[in-house]
Amino acid sequence: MNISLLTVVVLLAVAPPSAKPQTTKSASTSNVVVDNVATVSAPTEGVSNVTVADVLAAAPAVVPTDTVRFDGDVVARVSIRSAQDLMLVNQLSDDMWSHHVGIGGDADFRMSQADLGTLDRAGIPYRVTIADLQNRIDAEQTRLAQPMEGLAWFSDFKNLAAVNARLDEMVAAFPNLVSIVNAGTSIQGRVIRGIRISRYPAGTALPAFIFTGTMHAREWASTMTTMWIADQFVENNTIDPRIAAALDSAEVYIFPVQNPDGYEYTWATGGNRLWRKNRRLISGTTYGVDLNRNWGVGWGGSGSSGTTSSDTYRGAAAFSEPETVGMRDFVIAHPNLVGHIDFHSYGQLWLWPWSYTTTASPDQTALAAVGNPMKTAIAAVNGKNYTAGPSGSTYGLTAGCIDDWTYGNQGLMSGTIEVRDTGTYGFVMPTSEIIPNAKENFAAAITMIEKLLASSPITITLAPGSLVADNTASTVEVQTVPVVSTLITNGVRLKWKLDGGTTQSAVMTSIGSNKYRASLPAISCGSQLSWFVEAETKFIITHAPLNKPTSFNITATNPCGNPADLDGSGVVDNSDLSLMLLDFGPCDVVTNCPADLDHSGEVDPGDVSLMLLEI
Ligand code: 0X9
Ligand code: ZN
Repeated sequence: MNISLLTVVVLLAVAPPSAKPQTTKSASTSNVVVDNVATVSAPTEGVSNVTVADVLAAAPAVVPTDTVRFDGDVVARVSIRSAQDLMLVNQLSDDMWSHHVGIGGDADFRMSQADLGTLDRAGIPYRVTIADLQNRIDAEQTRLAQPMEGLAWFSDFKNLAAVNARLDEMVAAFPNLVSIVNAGTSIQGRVIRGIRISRYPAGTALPAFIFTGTMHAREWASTMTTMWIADQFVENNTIDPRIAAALDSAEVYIFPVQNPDGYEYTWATGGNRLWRKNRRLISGTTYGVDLNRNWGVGWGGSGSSGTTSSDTYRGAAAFSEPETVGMRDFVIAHPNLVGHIDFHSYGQLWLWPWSYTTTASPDQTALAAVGNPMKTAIAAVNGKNYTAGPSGSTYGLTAGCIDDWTYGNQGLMSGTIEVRDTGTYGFVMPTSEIIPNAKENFAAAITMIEKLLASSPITITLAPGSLVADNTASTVEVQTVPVVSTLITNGVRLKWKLDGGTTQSAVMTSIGSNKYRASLPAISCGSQLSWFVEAETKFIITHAPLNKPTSFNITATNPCGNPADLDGSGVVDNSDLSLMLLDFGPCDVVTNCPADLDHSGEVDPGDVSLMLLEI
């Protein structure tokens, strides 16, 4: 519930001791600040007696003077018609907001009012999308300085401490489902924290998915998106049937902030709301490597910069940064990962590999088979039509990105979602967008999971029952029609364990019509065999039964001579009964416990009853 504006006014009248006095500069712009807040701020709805202007006029300036300011700057959407246009715009602006630029396309740049005159003189078409950038940042700062107690967590953007506290709360509330994981530490020593969401103990062989955010510090909407996805998986783990089914078969890892130093810097007193890179000190006053240009697939290519001051500076080498090393090593340490989405803002785009080249990936068909339904799922939530396709040809070249690496190096289905919006607000988004944006992107995440888990559904068409004849092999036949990507060679396999021993495997032979056949070995009387079938496609191994470590169990008991003939004399008689009585008590291994006729795990009166029937 929103706190009332009257409360806000009262709270503002008693300025917190840390608030700095209003500066001349911010005072002189206060009218414009107010105009802006009326358009971007939600919590004022329905209040008529006190205006936003009143509140802000009473508010002490919360933006300290040493914070980087953008007074007079605008964001303009510029038509790039030629390489000359691009060169000129790059000279004017060192801050491209939409990092895709192709000749013949539009791109958003932050620049000064004076730069617009230069564009005019050069005849370069543009449209100002944000005329009051600093006012919006000031309004956001003012809003965030208000007390948040009693407000829902997703009612406003949250800083790193609040994100971390929320992750800890999830663990505390659902200790059997959620645990903290980490992916190393940032260059300033902050832990890159995430959560594991799983119903199963760590190390269980399950397909896993990873959702990452905030590699670019200023992209606050990506932080809220990944936190929302975490929240949904945790809070609704049994209530929402789609989430429940996903967590029955898979585990989920979420890292909401991959660039904790940069994120902190966008929130900090003395920081910069529009910071993008990490916070490596390169030299003098030059800071930062673009972590999404620092990965090892395509590193150094087009769409990355070797200039240290550039916002797309790729670093001295691939994986030169502790943040990318930490995430890389986390992914390598989890070879069960099969799907990954890296969330960024903004643009409403869903981009899958490759991003370093326009050449089609060898798995384009499979990527699109998962990617297109994700786009449809996003649109189904609020009607937002995200542009989807291979990144290089859809967005423009960007080299050294995380998703090219998780796909290209680790074989995951992966991609980047640029969440809302399309430039009306850009990085300084109103709070009213947080939840609608998060919901449509949650739909993308759950759809990716569902599509991959159903990548190659296996139907068992012939199988032994739970009791089989001893010393006789049994036949298993399955049908699988891959819907996401093709099966790898020898990808359909029958697997089994005899009496809890090591897992054995046989490639199932194709018998036409998408059917496959293999034999389970003959087993001797009293032995137990557990079996399942797996079908391996490019991104995931699917199983029958289900995508989790379960199996079918069969036992060989019948015919088996007669299991009650314990001494093998050919008749069931009193000497067999004597042997049984000697063995009374628990038994661990079925084969060592032949007197346990009913396989209850112990020799007991139930077994005596069975034997008496045979005597
Ligand atoms: O430039 C980037 O890293 C991303 N855009 S952003 O405005 N958030 O900075 C786009 C990455 C697109 N490339 C991949 N799909 N990797
Ligand atoms: Zn980004």
